[in-house]
Amino acid sequence: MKGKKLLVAALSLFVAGSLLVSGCGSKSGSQGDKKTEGAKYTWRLAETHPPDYPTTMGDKKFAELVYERTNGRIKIEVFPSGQLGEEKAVIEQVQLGAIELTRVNASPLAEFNKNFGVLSLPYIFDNDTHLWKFLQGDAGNKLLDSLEKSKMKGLAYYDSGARSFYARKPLNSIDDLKGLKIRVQQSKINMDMIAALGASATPMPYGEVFSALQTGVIDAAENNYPSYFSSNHYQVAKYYILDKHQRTPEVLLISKTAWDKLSDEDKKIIKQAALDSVAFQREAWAKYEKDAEAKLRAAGVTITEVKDVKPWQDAVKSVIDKYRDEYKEMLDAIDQARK
Ligand code: GTR
Repeated sequence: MKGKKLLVAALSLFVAGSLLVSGCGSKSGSQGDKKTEGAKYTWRLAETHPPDYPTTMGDKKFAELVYERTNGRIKIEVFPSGQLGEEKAVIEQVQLGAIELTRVNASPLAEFNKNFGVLSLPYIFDNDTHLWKFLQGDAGNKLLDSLEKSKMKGLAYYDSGARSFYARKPLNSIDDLKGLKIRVQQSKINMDMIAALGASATPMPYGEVFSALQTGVIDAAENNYPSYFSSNHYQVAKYYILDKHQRTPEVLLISKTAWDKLSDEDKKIIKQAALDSVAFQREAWAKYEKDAEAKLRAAGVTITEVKDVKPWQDAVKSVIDKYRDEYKEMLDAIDQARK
């Protein structure tokens, strides 16, 4: 008798426990292991930039399309301004499945999946047309797919323009970089590039760059017009030289843990929504880039054109040579995309 009572008590505890678990599941996780088409999720997307920045606008467009196309079943909440952490830490969280989605730059991603390094090799793309032809071709898609072995699933590329150097002191030519302490994104290729330019590389999370420039811990950094502007770095490093050394794109991705929970139908919806948000993001990018340039000029930033890029390309050629074998296949595809 006593044993039976105990059994009943244990059973009801078990039932209550499972109800609790499935209750949570329908709010923010999977409904058991079944990949039902009706599963509901509320997922987080980590973004380092502020709400009005073009990548954030792309993220929001993507979230909106997913919400519409799943009739509100899959809700993606965009957390801008680095609220969920700096890029490297966020990627680690995405690998663990603790953060479901993020938009990051391909440069820090290369530390988690070597293939992505090819995208930050200096002067590897002639212009945006060349870059996008590669990204949207077979090799670009394969590259996104290769993230699966790094516990992520690549969804789409976003625009990030071209990166150039800026410093606290005038930058009139490549020689002015010599000996400077230059902040780079946390990736090995970037460090090699700075060394090849005769400067010293300081890898550092994006969110720390403003005060490092302000206090003189570093002399210089590098980025596209939109980031240079929106981060306010231009207020403490007023000299920008348009050397356009990299065209490292942005990547929208989902944790493999989250991806594997989805039904095939939902996978298609998410992938397509990501691809459909690209045109919107690229338009927003073009507009923001122009506005940023105008505002930078109005704020009195000195913008120096580079008439001949050859000395810059020559200086960093050793970096490409160093990685030529490793990236042979993709470098061939990049050459093809030029034609
Ligand atoms: C920006 C990029 C960010 C971040 C940043 C950086 O252009 O959009 O994701 O990588 O550069 O320099 O850290």
